[in-house]
Amino acid sequence: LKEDVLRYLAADRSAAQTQPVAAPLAPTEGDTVQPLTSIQRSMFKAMTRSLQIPHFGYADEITMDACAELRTSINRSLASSSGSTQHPVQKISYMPILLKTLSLALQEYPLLNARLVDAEDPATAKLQYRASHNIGIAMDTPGGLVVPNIKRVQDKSILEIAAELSRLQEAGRTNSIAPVDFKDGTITLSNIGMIGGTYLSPVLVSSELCIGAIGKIRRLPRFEAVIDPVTGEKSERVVAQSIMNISWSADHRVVDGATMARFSETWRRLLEHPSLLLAKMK
Ligand code: CAO
Repeated sequence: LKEDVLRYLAADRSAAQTQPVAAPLAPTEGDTVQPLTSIQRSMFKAMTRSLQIPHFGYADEITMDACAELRTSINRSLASSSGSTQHPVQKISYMPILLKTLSLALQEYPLLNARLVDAEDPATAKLQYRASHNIGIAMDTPGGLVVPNIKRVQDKSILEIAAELSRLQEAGRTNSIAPVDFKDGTITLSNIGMIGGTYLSPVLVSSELCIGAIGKIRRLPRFEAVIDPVTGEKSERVVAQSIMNISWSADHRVVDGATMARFSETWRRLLEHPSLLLAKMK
């Protein structure tokens, strides 16, 4: 039997050697063949490079009710004071709050804003801790996926971040984002939630150590702790909450799961308790 198996394997190997590798399939009637667009060509190169990096994933859910209230309240104030005060934007989405809180969390976990240099060899590899939080935004444009970044988020207010995002979105619509907006990103956030989706598996930008991807905020039933005001007895009830899922990917050569989990917890707390955001903002 052993000899039979060995004969079979040898025959199989020699057959494989004589087979042409991935013979191109001729298009059949009705097919069309097109070259890649320039964005697809860049994506092809960037993603092939990125997937050389050993990624690991970490996911969690964040209760967004307090954050939604904060957004509504900011937007009400912007609407009621428009005309009397000059604001850089009239309305904000969730993104400026997500970006500002991300920057505050990065202050506690600077490793996730760093980059690996001379990474070909662990003996020569170094970590470059970057002072600026230049947060990349994955952006769906008519031409395809682009990732410009908002510079120095740590120095910007939520309204200034919103104004920058709106400028980049406008430029994205006309395919006119300036080269400088693509340079020197330090971490990336991708929000696919306005289209749909729950969990993602984002791919790192090769000059960064961490990327987060956000799914759609959904109303879902969750347990909430209740304390009886008279007896002090603890119980639970089911309530509807706005839940947002976050999926992180990080470079496992230098980032471990515990660091990723602590960073994500810090960000979650800031979003679930916006008074902390206020307290930590300079
Ligand atoms: N869940 C539910 N609603 C969401 C949401 C989420 N996660 N994210 C945004 N929304 C809402 C916004 O609040 C806004 O609603 P209102 O009009 O009520 O304010 C609406 O969806 C549209 O948002 P927007 O797209 O105009 O703005 P944004 O700031 O939320 O997002 C940007 C900006 C650039 C991230 C987004 O436009 C985009 O391009 N997303 C796609 C990213 C992508 O392709 N990722 C995949 C990368 S890997 O291939």
